[in-house]
Amino acid sequence: MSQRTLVLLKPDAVRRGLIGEIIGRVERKAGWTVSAMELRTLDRETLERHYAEHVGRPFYEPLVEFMSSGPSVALVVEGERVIEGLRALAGPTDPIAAAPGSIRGDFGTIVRENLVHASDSPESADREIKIFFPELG
Ligand code: YYY
Ligand code: MG
Repeated sequence: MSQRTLVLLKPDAVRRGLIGEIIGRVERKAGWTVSAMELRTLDRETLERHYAEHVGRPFYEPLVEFMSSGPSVALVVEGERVIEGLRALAGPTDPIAAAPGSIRGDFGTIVRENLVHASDSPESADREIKIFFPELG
């Protein structure tokens, strides 16, 4: 079942020079392809749409501060079961709980700076792709 998902390489990943490392892991999965990509600093309005489910939570303001602190890379990745697959490749939200071998498990220590975002369901993927790549809607 081929799917599309929205991936963000967050400002910590870009600052630390991990763009190639992370995209390399995605590209090495058989049959997965990057079909859209953009480097830009995300503004508050975009982040409020993207993180709508978290608005008002205690971690929301520091999350937006961090996410707008420098450029991110937004990607659309296509392929077999790519939504579930990218969540597995990323690992759980808390990088300390994430297994070594996952992106968060290999490179992260603190929850806010957990390197990557990946859509969590087909509905989220459709919604998020429209935010970052309206022309693909
Ligand atoms: O989908 P995922 O990124 O794994 O986690 P979410 O629960 O959707 O939270 C989004 C984002 O918010 C998370 O990647 C880091 C940040 N965050 C936080 O800073 N502190 C928390 N207690 C929970 C989440
Ligand atoms: Mg989430």
